[in-house]
Amino acid sequence: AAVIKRADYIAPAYWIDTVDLCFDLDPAKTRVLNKMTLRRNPDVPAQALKLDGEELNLARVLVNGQGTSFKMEGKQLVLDNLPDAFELEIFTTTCPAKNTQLMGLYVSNDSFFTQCEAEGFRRITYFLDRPDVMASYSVTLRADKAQYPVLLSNGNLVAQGPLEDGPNGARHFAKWVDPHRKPCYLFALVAGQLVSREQRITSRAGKDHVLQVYVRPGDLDKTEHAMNSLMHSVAWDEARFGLPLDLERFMIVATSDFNMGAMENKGLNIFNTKYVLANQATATDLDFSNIESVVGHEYFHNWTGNRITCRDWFQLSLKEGLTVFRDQEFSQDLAGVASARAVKRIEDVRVLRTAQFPEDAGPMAHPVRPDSYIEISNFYTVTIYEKGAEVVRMMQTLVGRKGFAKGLTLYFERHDGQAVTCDDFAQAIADANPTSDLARLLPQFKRWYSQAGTPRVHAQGVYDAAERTYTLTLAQSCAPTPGQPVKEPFVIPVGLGLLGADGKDLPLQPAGETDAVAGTRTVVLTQASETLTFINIAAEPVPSILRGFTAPVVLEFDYTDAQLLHLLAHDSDPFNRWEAGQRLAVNRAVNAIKSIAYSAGGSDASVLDDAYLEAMRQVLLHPTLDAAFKELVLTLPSETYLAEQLDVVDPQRIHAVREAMRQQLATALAADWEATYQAHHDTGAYAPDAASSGRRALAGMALTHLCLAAQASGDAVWPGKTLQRFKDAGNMTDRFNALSALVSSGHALAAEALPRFHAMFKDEALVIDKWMGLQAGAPDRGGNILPAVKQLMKHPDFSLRNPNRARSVISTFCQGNPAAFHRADAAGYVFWSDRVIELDAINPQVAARLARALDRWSKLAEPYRSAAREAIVRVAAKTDLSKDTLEVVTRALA
Ligand code: B3K
Ligand code: ZN
Repeated sequence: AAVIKRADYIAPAYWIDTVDLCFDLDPAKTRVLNKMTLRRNPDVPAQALKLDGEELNLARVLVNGQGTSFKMEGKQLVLDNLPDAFELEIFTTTCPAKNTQLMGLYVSNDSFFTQCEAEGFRRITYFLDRPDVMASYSVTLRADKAQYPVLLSNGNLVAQGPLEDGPNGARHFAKWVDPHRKPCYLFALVAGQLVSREQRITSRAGKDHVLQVYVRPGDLDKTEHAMNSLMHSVAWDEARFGLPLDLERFMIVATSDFNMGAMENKGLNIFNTKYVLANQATATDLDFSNIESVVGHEYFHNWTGNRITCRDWFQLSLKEGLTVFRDQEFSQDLAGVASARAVKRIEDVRVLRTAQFPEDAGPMAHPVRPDSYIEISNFYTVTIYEKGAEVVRMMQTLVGRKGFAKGLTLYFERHDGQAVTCDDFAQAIADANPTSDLARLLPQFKRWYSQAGTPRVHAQGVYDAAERTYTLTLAQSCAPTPGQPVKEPFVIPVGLGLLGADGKDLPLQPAGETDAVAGTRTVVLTQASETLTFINIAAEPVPSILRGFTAPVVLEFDYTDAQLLHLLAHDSDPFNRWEAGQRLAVNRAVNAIKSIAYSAGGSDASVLDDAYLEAMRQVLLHPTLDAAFKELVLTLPSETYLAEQLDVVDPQRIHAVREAMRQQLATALAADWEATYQAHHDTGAYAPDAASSGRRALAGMALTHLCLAAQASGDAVWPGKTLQRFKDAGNMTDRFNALSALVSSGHALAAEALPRFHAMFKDEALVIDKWMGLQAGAPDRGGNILPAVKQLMKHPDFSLRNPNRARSVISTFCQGNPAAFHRADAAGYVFWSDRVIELDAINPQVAARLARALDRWSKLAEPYRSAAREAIVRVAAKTDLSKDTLEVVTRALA
C-alpha cells in the first residue's frame, strides 16, 4: 500500500469555490448531482484535475454544460485540458444500504447519516478530498416524506416543500445553505424519522440562536443532559476565549451506528448515541460526564477545527490536541472547586498513561505530527488527541493562562478561514507572548511535535545539612521509536515543591535568587541534565516533582516508602498526593510480580504491608478529602499500567498479584469499607454533579470490596445487601455498581442479577452494551471469560455490524481484560485473529482498532509472545486486508 509523506505536501492544482449538491435519497440507490465551480491554482504548475472517488457509479461528467472526455487512474477521475475557471457537473449514484464501513453516506435504523472525516466525502461524490480545499456549500435533499420527514444538512434551512415528481405529496425536499466555507470533511446530511429537543438562547453579544438535539422518537427523555452540556459549552467558549456561536442554528443528531464518539460537521454534529442519550435510569455518572466532554469537544471544534482547519492530515493534532485541551479545561471549569478540578486532571492523566504511553513505546509510536501514514484513519490516536492536548497544556503553562488566551486570539486574527499547520499555531501562541519561555525556546519546544516517545526524567536529590541546601539533578532521556533512533532534549516544564517535616511547602529559593517563593515553582528543563540548588533549607525535605503533571513524561525518583507516605499524607498538590499512593502500590506490585516466592501464585499470598494498608485506611476515613479523590487513591494501578512498568510481561502473574492486592485491601479494611458505604451510599435525589458522583463512586467501590471480603469469609450479608441495592437502586450508577460488585467478586448472586438486568433493559441498546461489556470484562477465573464471550456473540442481541455492540464484547475482552485475553493456550489470540479478519470485511476502522490489541506482543513472556506473534502473522497473511488493518499488523511485525 502507498505511504503518504508529510514532506510531499503540495497545494492543490485547483480550488473549488462553490459546491451545489442535490441528493435523491434512496437506500438502494441514492443519486447525487454535484455542481461545482473551480479555478486553477496559479501557484502550482498547470496539471490535470484529479478527483478522488470510491465505490461510486459514475453516470455523467459535464464541463461548462458540455460532455467531456475523462479517464480513470485507479480510483481517481482525471480531467485534462481544462479552462482556468469552469463549472463542473458530476452525476453519480451510491448504495447507502450496503455501506457497512459507516464512511460516506450510510443507513442506520432506516435513517440516512454521513461520516466524511477523514476521507469519506469521496464515497459520496468525486471531489478534491483534502482539508485545504474549502468551498461554499448549498445542499438540496429530496426524499420520501413519510419515511424521511426530517431532512438536515449544514448551515441554514432556506427552502422546503413538497415535490411534484412522485405521487402527490409523497416526496419532499429541503434546501440548506452553509454561510461558512468549509473543507469537505465537515459536510453532513441526515434524513429520517427523528424528533428534537429545542432550546433558544441569546448569546452574550445579544444574538439569538436555536440549539437542537435530534434523536429517534422514544429517546427524547434522554436529551436533557446533552442540551444542558451544549448550552454550557456555548457559554464557556464565549466567556473563556471570547469565541461565540457563529450560526443561527446548531444541531446535534444521534445515531446508534457510528465508528467513533462524534463528529464536528459544521452546524450539524453527528454523535454516537452513547455520547448523547442519558437519563438517570439508563446512564451512569461516567456516561453523563463523557457526554459533557464530547458535546463540549465537538462544539469547541466549531472554532478550533472548523473556522481554522488543518492544511493536511499530518496536522490533525492542530485541531484534535487543541480541542481535547479545550474540552478538558471546560470540564475542569464546570467541576468548579479546586479538588474537583484535580480529580478531572488525575483522570485525564490516567488515560494518557494507560493508553498513550504504551502507544508511544510500541510499534505504532508516532509523533504528535506524524511524518507518514498509509491510512489516516489509523492516526486518530491517543497520541494525536491526548498527548497533543498535553503539548498545548505545556504551552499554557509556559505562557500562563492569560497569555494563552491572548495567543488563541492572535491565532484567530491571523488564520480565521484558513487551513494551517501546527507550526502556525505554536508561532501564534509564542508571538502573542514575546517575552515568554515559549517564545525563547520555540524551535526546541516544537520537538514535542516531531519526536515520538515518552521522555523519562530521572531525578536525584542531595541534602547538604552544613550548607543548608537541597540540590536536585534532573536528567532527561527518551528511548528510540520506530524510525527515530536518536532523540534531542525536550523542553520540559516541571512543577516543583519541597515538603518540610510538618508536611507544609517550604519556601523555594534557588541559589543566586534573592526571593523565596512559597509553594510550587515551575522550572523549565532544556538540557540533557540540569542541576538546581535551593538554599536556606533547614532540614532534609521531601521533593514533590512534576506537580499537576506539568509534562507528559515518566518521572523517576528513588523515593523511600517513608517519603511517599509523607507525600500521600500532606502534599498540597493533589495530583502528586494521588501519585504517591500509586507509586506505593506500583512498587509493591512490581516486587511481588518479580519475586520468586510469589511465583507459586495463589491469591492468599500477601503483597501489601501494614504501612500501606494503614495509609489507605487514613485516606478512606479522612475527614476532609473528597469522596471522588479517595476513590482514585484507593483504585489500584491497572494491569495495563503495571505491565508498562515491567520489561517482560506475564499477564497472568500481573493479574494474580493485582487480584491478591484487591483481596487484601478488601479484607484488611473490611470495617472501614463498611463505614464508608454507610456514610456515602445515600446521595439523595439524583444529579450527575461532581460531588454526588464522587460519593456514588466511593460507595460503589466499598460495595465491591465488601463483596470481595465476603467471598473470602463466606459471609452472606453483604452480597445479599448488594443484590438488594441492585434491585432497589434509583439510578443506573448505583444499580450498575451493585451489579458489577457481584460480578467482579465472582459471587454466585451475579447469576441471578445478570438476567434480571437484561430483562429490565432489553429495549435500551446502550444498557445492553454495558451488560455485555461487564461480562466480557469480568475478572478471569480459570479461563471462564473466553467461553462467556463466545456465548455472548451467540446472544440474539449481538451484532458484529454495530460498532458499539461489537466493541462492548470483543474489544472489552481483547483490550480491556488482559488476563482473560492472554491465555497460555493461545485461544484468546486465535479468537482475536478470527474477529479482526471477520470485522475487516465489514468495517476496516473498527477492525484496525481491534488489531491494535496485540501492539505490545514483543514484551510478553513466553509462551504468550510466540503465540501472539503467530496470531498477528495469521492476520497479516490474509489477502485483501483493508489498508487500515494491513498497516497495523505490518507495523506490529516490523
Ligand atoms: N473529528 C472526529 C474524528 C473523526 C475520525 C474519523 N475517522 C471526532 C472528533 O475528534 O471530534
Ligand atoms: Zn476532535
